[in-house]
Amino acid sequence: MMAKPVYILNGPNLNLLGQRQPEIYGHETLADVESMCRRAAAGLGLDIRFHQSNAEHQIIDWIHEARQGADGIIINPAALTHTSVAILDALNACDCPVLEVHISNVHRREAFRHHSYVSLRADGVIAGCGTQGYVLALERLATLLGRQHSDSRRG
Ligand code: DHK
Repeated sequence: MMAKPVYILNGPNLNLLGQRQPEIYGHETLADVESMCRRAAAGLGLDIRFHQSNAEHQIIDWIHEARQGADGIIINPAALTHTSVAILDALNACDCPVLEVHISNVHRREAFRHHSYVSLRADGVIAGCGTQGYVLALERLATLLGRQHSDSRRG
């Protein structure tokens, strides 16, 4: 079987990463995160599709695409984490591994951020590790997919 890409999906306001609330989300931009993911994925032998949208329906459409077209999904649904039954339903229609990433430690923040619909489906959740959480999620996916796991940080 041909290996398929891993989808890395980012929700609302993450296009402003590096500009909005840097004390919470840091100074790196989403383009920086994408480059970091591409480097890490190459070291792990994974191919990635990296997307961001402010529109819930677009994220749902990418998840539908991933049902047949991806070996795994890494998703930071951003605020939709806490509200979207529709994203949970879309992920429940996928058989591949799903990892949920939050840049900030949502459990140290407002109570409404403590609940995640996506966690009801996610095989793993990474929160509070900054943008490194995406790399940790890629490493975990490589393990779950049985791919060789050379330590991408040491090259
Ligand atoms: C990003 C957001 O935009 C928030 O709405 C979430 C998440 C947390 C993050 O930490 O990456 O509550």
